[in-house]
Amino acid sequence: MELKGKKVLVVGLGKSGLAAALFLRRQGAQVTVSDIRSAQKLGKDIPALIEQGIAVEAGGHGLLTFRRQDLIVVSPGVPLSTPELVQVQKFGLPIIGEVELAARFLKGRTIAITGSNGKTTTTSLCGAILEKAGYPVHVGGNIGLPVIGLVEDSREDGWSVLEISSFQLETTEKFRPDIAVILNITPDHLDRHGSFANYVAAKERIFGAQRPDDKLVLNADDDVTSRAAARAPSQVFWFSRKRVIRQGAFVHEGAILFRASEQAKPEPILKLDEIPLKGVHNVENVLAAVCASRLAGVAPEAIRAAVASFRAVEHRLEFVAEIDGVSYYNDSKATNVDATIKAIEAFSSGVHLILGGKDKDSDYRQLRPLLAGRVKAVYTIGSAAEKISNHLDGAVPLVAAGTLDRAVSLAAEAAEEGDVVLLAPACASFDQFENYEHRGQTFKSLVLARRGVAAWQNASA
Ligand code: UMA
Repeated sequence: MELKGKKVLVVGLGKSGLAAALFLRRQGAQVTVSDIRSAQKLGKDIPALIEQGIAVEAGGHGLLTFRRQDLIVVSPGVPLSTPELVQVQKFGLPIIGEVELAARFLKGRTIAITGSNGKTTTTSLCGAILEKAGYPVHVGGNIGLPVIGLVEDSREDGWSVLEISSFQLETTEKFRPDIAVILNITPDHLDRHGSFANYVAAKERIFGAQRPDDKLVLNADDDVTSRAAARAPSQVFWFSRKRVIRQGAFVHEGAILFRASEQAKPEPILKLDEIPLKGVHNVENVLAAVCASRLAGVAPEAIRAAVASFRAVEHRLEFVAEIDGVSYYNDSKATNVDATIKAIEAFSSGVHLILGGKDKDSDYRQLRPLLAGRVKAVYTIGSAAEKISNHLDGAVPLVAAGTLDRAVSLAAEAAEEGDVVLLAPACASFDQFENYEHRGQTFKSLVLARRGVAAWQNASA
């Protein structure tokens, strides 16, 4: 892809847009960035961009700016339904995403992981396995490091392990992972994609450009994901927690095994009790990572050692502290109902669950069957609180906490020894926080501050 002298517009000036604009400029393109946020809000990034000769349009998207370009690169958070993009599409102007731009330049081989839940853990784990095995590896994507930022350090003999979201996949064309993984597909981001079918179609773009010698790893226990096999142009490998697999990774008699082909003998990789992560969903994440890394050529023993020494990723069912016999878990990354179900399932009883934030057209009634027995009370926060209360009415005691700090205080006061206070909100964070990381950090600070409170109460008792 020749960029020198081309007029390129980058839409959205978040992490991806900033990295893409600077990359394009280094490639000799004439770059403009457009963002709906005001110049004041964009603040610190603007002088650095102007210094590099990048023009900035802040406070809204101008149709004229869009029409003047040879190429448009969109950030993941910018939907293709944005009116200016719809307009220029009619004139045939090429529009690609930041991941597609990166894919045109990325050297070496790629493992790309998508799914509604578990992406970050599986991506981090795959990266850790390849690293432990001595491979040159970079980890990035939706995990927080734009793929375009990995391009300049990529090597022909190296690997990129990428977490890829449905937002990023909407604008890919030639992005062709050597090994693609779909962990699971359950309703999420319906506000952006419009329907579950569109969301599934976006996820399946991960293998759209694959060829017959590429590999696709699918979850055999997930109906929606399994159906993708019929459309795959590549070799399908499976993983399953529930049954023996002819080609892929599976659980058998308390251990994870991998089988390279129907004819091959299953190889033992590790025992389930060596997995240091909580919850059955993490067994699935480990199975997917085992399958992908084994396909990348990592030896079973190196996989075992890397899994055994792996620790939970921040904000994914992360243990925060035990105070007065009550355990606190931060699962701020549980931004949809399915992720929350998996978090609840990780505990057998005594859960004080903090739910809420910005609704994504979700159906919280799906939580009802799980609450009885496991969850003692639900504490609602954020703009989705009323909807959640309506959906869960009568299934569990509900406490309208409003804010996270009130929810933590009320849950901590109500919790008894042996109970769990769990933040697994089933919603986006943007109504009260900058992002899910900010929400998780806030939760952890509130919990850790309680340690002081508990020590003081114990001393004065
Ligand atoms: N903006 C516009 N016009 C619009 C919409 C947004 O100009 O119509 C601007 C915003 O004002 C803002 C910028 O776009 O300045 C934000 O761009 P972005 O939302 O693409 O955010 P980035 O900082 O580039 O982060 C993105 C991903 N964000 C989203 O997909 C929403 C990050 O995933 C990712 O880590 C990062 O790229 C690096 O790859 C976050 C996420 O929430 C974690 N992902 C979703 C999820 O996991 O559920 C998909």
